[in-house]
Amino acid sequence: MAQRISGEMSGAGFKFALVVSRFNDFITSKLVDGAIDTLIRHGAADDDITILFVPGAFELPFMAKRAAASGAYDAVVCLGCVIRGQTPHFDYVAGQAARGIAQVGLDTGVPTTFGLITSDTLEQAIERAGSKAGNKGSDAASGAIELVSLLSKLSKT
Ligand code: INI
Repeated sequence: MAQRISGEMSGAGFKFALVVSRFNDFITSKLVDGAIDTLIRHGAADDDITILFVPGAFELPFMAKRAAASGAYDAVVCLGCVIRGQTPHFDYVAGQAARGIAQVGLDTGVPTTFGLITSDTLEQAIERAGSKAGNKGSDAASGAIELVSLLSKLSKT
């Protein structure tokens, strides 16, 4: 019989780092709200959440890697917002952030999730920061909870 293992949606007892870009703070503050709300509603303790602020999305992988490698956190949730309309180097910032965040998880073995809005317009970003298209911060927090739970089960098999 095939063994199926999936994570539970409980964050109780786990420590989470949120690494947050200050660029587009108007949006990223909403991602932080969404992530914290999701972590708390799924049993994480407020004291087990640490928020680290970086200047922009480009710096998310750097600080995420330091947080993951510190051993102090079970998961790292990266939050940021890159809007194409604002920058000709959108592709570099967004691309490097996405690649780097994925690499952090692979290099450290610490679940590292992607709560980075990449949009063409401010309106689209607002939609993904707690209005009609959900909240990417909340999604990234859910992903982190599921992965830490799955990892803890895997280590017991
Ligand atoms: N950083 C963002 O997080 N979002 C953006 O939309 C953005 N734009 O438009 O340029 C942005 N740039 C800053 C970048 O992330 C770095 O902080 C900066 O280049 C210093 O390394």
